[in-house]
Amino acid sequence: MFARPPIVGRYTAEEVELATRNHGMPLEALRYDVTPAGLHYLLIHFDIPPSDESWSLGIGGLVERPFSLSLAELTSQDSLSIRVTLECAGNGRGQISPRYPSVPWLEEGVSTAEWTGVPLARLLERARLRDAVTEIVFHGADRGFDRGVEHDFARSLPLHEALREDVLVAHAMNGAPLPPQHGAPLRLVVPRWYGMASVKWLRAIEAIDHPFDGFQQAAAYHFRRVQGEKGEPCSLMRVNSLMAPPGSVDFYTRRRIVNAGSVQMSGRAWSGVAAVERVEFAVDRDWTDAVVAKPQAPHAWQSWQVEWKAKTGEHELACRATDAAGRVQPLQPVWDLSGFGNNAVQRIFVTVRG
Ligand SMILES: Nc1nc2c(c(=O)[nH]1)N[C@H]1C(S)=C(S)[C@@H](COP(=O)(O)O)O[C@H]1N2
Ligand SMILES: [Mo]
Repeated sequence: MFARPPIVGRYTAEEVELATRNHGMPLEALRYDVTPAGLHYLLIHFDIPPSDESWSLGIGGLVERPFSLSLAELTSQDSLSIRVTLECAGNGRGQISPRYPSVPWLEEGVSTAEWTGVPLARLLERARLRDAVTEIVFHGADRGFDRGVEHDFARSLPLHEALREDVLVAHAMNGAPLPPQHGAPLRLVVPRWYGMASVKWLRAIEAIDHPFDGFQQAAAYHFRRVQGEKGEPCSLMRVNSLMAPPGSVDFYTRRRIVNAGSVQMSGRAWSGVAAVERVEFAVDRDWTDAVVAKPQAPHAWQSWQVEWKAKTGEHELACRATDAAGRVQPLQPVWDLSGFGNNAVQRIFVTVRG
């Protein structure tokens, strides 16, 4: 398995193809508590697989009573709806140089949706797990190659994480059936974890008694500083925050233009570890505290705001969150070979006119 060589400089045609397929959330959509479905970011490694009414979900492996559920059986069960902020583990990769050849996210690989489905724990209970079970594997219906290895997209969770009551087998997003790009007709939703754990196009759930060695589990999604290192698996989302870009924008340069005077700055902050307690806002590296709202839901981003008295000239704006576990965003990206977990503070350059 060969790691792809890192890239320095302009984005390649392959990165552009991946980026147009896997669009981010436009940052002005930070204004919505729940991201409208069409604005929710996307990450699709291979092709969107076909699906129809005949879809079924198999539950097996080390269980006493394996079974399979039709889509109709699943959607007719009592369901739960939860608001969840998902962020791609590679969000921020495109800011780092050299960068890993993959989706070159800048800041926009994050969104919040309201997912409706059946708690996974209920399905596992019905299947009766054997005592030896240590992990639950989730198999997607999408298949492809990465670094020469052909595989279905599949990921596992440790048993205690899989049994949390807020892990859902979801069939609806924002009150409507899942759209094809978000995993129709069924997907896993794992709050607090980076997005890769939320397996889309879910066709099988398997209980096992050893560490899952599938490509997306064992080879991909590890924090590594150097080639060949075993690394640490990506799991919970690191504390992060974004600001909605102020003023208006210049079409091609993307530079922001703001009128001098009072500007209401706002944004969102989240962490998979604990609630966000503090958000700071900086103008030209001079930090002040913003007002952070209480969580709207246990696993959804929190809103924050602050007034900025904008003075004529060129300025750099930044924001930085701290969570209740005391974790704070770094000022500069922390090096990672694959560009994972970059939660460095966002910076926006603005021109203020009188
Ligand atoms: N089957 C399958 N599930 C998947 C993926 C995929 O490519 N195939 N991508 C994962 C990644 S890396 C992320 S970040 C989230 C993105 O979910 P979304 O596209 O609904 O925003 O889905 C995850 N689930
Ligand atoms: Mo991702």
